Amino acid sequence: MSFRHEKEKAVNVQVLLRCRPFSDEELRNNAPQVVTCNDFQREVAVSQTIAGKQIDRIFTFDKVFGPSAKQRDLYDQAVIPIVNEVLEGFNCTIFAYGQTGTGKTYTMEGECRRSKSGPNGQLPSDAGVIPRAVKQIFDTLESQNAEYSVKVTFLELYNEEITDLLAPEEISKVVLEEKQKKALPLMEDGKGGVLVRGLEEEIVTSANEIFYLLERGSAKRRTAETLLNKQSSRSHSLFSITIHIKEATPEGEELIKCGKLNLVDLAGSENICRSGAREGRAREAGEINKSLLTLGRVITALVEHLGHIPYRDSKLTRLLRDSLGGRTKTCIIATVSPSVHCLEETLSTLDYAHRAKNIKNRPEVNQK
Ligand code: ADP
Ligand code: ZZD
Repeated sequence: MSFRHEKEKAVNVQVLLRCRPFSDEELRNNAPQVVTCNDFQREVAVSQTIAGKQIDRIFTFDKVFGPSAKQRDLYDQAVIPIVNEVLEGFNCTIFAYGQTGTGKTYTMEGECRRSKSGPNGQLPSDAGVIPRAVKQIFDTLESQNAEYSVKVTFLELYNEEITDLLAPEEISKVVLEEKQKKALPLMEDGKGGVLVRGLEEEIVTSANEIFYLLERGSAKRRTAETLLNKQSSRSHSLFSITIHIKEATPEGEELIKCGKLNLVDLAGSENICRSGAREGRAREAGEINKSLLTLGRVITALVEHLGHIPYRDSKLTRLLRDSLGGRTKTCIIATVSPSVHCLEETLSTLDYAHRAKNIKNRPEVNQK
């Protein structure tokens, strides 16, 4: 079997489970633990007492990261290989899915409360997937001696409206409200994909340049949240990094490899429920949930092999269509809390994530 053929066979979406540690508050309240992780067996068990009987449900995932797993463990074990594939010319997507407060943003972005940036280009230990991937990409590119170019975009999707987190404008309430009215439109790109018209595409030459942009993006998001009373739990964010590498073949021909990495921090999964019953509560709420609801419906349609996949029903699924049953390699990180207080949402997240293991993609290298 040829190399090319080998690489183009169907591969399942990879699904990882991460359980955060107890928070200080949960520890103070002695919240009972209902989730037990066995990282080596890749299993997670949820214990419930129903009518005086203890019932355990056990789920198996591609990888399991229990409460003691550090940012670096998750990155080294799960993300390094994905970023290597991006550098080889694949498109890859990582989604974080779970209830609000379970660590989606901690996993994808991380925190840099203490040391903002360690000495000589070291990242803080709480840095998440985005800064670590940025560093791995530049470390690799700088150590090879090929010509390359890197560009990034960072957007937020709230209430089916796209906002650019990298757009440099001054932030004022007036400007923001103006922007809200004419949020960036999604357009067909004529090649079967979509593009966000007017989205700032920053061409960057170093990891530090991206960190500067992220700082601006984070500040902008915080201001927007405060001014518009947004709850970040209801918005999705999408950070994308695109790499072009120029290579010479042994025959002296020029080859351009192009890889793209999408890092997606989804809205809190409690914003929908399995039946979708919360949908009609308010028109606004219905709009907020549209992308997350559609994501669930797309997954259902894919795993049940239904004829019609409703990609076009939401902005999120239009933007990430290729990641769901397409030519992108996809990984979902499901996040849960260990506490009994989150039991119902935890079971819902585990069922959702477990079902997503059945999605198949056909990753293909982009090469010109
Ligand atoms: P979400 O994005 O899902 O709403 P956050 O990322 O905001 O959740 O996490 C909620 C809180 O839990 C934060 O204070 C975060 O620092 C903490 N946290 C989440 N996951 C972990 C983890 N794996 N290790 C340590 N702290 C965590
Ligand atoms: N989660 C933090 C940002 C927040 O919500 O503010 S942490 C990382 C990826 C994407 C955006 C921001 C970050 C983040 C950061 C914090 C402050 C200023 C810039 C960037 C970060 C965390 C650890 C290492 C590098 C960047």
